[in-house]
Amino acid sequence: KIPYVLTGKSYTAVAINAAAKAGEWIKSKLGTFEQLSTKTSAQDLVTEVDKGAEQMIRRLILTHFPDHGILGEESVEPGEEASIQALAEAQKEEYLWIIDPIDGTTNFVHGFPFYSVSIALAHNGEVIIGVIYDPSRDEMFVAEKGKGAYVHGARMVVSGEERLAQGLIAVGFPADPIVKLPINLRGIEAVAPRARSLRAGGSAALHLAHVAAGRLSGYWESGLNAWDIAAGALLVAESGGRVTDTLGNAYHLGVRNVVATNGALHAELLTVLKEADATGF
Ligand code: 2AM
Ligand code: CA
Ligand code: CA
Ligand code: CA
Repeated sequence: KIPYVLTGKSYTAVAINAAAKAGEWIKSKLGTFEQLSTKTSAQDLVTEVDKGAEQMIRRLILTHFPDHGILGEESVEPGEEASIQALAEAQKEEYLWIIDPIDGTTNFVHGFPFYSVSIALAHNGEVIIGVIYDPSRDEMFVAEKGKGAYVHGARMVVSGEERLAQGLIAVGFPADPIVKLPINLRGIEAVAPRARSLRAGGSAALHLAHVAAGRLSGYWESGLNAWDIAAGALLVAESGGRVTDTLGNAYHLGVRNVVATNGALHAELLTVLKEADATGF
């Protein structure tokens, strides 16, 4: 097996190592976790494996970089306001690691093999390293700002479909069924008949990794947090794709409503979402 090495740069090596170790541990816990609790709604789940994996990643990072900041999903109070405030606070750090220990917890809980570990490093608010690990397929996706994106050493390039009609598009279902689901459904109703087909895998980070790998033409989802998107956004950008919010503004760490595509069909997807009044909250 090709080692997960890109340039040997230590930040990247630490991120890869942490993602691999946490991912292996998470996979070993499939079907054996004990505490299932809910956060903001009955559909918003967390297990002790989420928390344990975050602690593991945190320790591995701090061993090497004790003065860096860390923003991890399971160390932030649940809720939209808390997450926005936590990001604002965390962004004061020169080096900030942004961690989603399990992206796709619901899938993990059900044993549906589509979840991932997402680790990004931002320098002064700009993502410079993005690593996403898929334990089910043993795929390590790695991007460094300005140096491209790779999956197990193979350079990734986004797909070439130029129209939505040829595109395989992914979407996410928000954990808020009251406010967010109706907006999401308007988008789905508009995009589904225009795209080749729609998919909803349940891991924002993995959707982004698959856009980067050219396996999906595009993906959108509203109401996400920085830890869902940061690593994947760099993967897509470094693979030649485009990442914006649903209004077309360039990606930054505060983006919650994300559109990521191969670039070629980006404008068309944005237009369809806008016409459907499905640009988020
Ligand atoms: P998670 O598994 O890390 O919680 C699925 O559509 C995506 O939405 C997943 O990436 C999931 O990440 C994320 N998600 C789940 N609950 C959420 C919530 N309450 N608010 C925002 N995003 C959420
Ligand atoms: Ca969660
Ligand atoms: Ca997540
Ligand atoms: Ca998570």
